[in-house]
Amino acid sequence: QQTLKERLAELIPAEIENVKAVRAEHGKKSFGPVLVDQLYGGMRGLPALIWDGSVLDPDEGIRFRGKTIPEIQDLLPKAPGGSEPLPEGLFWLLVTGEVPTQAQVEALSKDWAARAAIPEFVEELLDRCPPTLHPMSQFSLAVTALNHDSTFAKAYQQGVSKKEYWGPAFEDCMDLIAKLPNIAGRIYRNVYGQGKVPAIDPTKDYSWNMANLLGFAEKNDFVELLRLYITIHSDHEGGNVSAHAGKLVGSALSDPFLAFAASLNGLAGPLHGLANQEVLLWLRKMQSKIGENATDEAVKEYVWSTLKNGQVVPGYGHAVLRKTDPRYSAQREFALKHLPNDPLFKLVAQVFNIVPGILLEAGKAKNPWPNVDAHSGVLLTHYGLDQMNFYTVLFGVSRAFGVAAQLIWDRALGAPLERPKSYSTDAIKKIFAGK
Ligand code: NMX
Ligand code: MLT
Repeated sequence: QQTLKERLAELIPAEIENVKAVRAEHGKKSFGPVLVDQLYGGMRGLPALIWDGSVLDPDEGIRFRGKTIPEIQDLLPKAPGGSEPLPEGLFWLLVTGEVPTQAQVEALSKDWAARAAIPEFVEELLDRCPPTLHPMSQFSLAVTALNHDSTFAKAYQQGVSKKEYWGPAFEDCMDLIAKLPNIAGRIYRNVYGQGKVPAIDPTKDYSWNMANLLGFAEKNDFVELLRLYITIHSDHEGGNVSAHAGKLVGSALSDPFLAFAASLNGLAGPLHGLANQEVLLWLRKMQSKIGENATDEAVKEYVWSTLKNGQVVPGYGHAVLRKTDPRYSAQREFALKHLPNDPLFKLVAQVFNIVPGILLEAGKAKNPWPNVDAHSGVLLTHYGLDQMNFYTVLFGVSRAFGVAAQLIWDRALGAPLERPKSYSTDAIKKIFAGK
């Protein structure tokens, strides 16, 4: 049976030719206008990157290698007795564009389990962090430190040829994904006083091990939730802050650990991944202000007060999406199946019925609908993982799958240093003077 690396080695030459052909035929053609507003406006909508792993349609949401979330839930291999896709399969799909067999996915689980140990000095580094240091900062610190053993950095120092970059990048990316559960588990146990991290079980899948390191493996529904969670949070095309930060830093040939640490630092922002923490904080504040089982009127008033205080409603809006995020819908389906009577889920559903109307009435947000972060916290809380400032770490573990797949392909295709041109406001005025 072929390994992921062997399959990738077969696919790369054809893709290099494919890109060459597209560039030869279309390379000198203009690809849409650039508006001055886009220079000032966070480059929103500016075509600027290539990534084949996933594409985001504003109305339909994400497709991973052309497949919607319900399609991957149906097509990807599952754990014995499970019904959610194994993230191992999603990684294979992101990297190759192909749906793996059950055996290929099992081999990937074993490979990652074998690579999962983290160096002792990284364990000590984490153990020395004050529990008051945000889990995302600890996460980023530990991932940066993994660069100590980077195969890519070593190969580069030894003069590896450009054509061979992808091999050592692949090894680092596999190590990166494999080691994240041990890092995340250790942070969780250190910060919240949950005792010692157990050993990885090489006979179990990645999500089971992640759940076990957090102390939740005996709850089978939680393990299933993690399988779904990691799968749907893995990738969201190339332009989101974490994916783009990783690609940018990787383009300087910083190794995948350094590149992914940059992704994590972006994910730690409240407008990006930290929104999952913010949603739970916001819901809890709402409950303490207006009580549980509050009326729609009281919820409406609370939402308006958030806006009037100049704050955003966390979990709502999106830079690209213009409809309800299918990742929100997938999590809602999970909640309807496993926790329909959970009071916090009921509040999330109540908020879903109220917030879009208010955001529309307020008239500023281009997308009034919920995104992925509006729903993830309530599911984790239901199973007892209620330490909100840990939530973005789980998003980070998941996002490694997409960033890693992209870093491997960037090195395989010889992606150049990213270096766009910046302009001064004075230059803009001069360029358009007299028009
Ligand atoms: N609540 C209140 N105001 C909002 C919201 C919201 N949820 N979403 C957008 N706006 C405002 C936004 O702040 C901006 O105001 P101003 O003109 O005063 O600067 C205006 O509406 C236009 O913003 P958009 O063009 O709709 O949104 P943009 O593309 O700039 O930003 C987000 C997208 C996701 C940053 C924004 O919708 C937001 O802040 N949402 C809340 C935070 C959140 O849920 N982030 C998680 C996104 C998903 N993820 O995991 O990364
Ligand atoms: C993501 O998953 O990265 C977020 O939805 C943000 C984005 O796509 O810009």
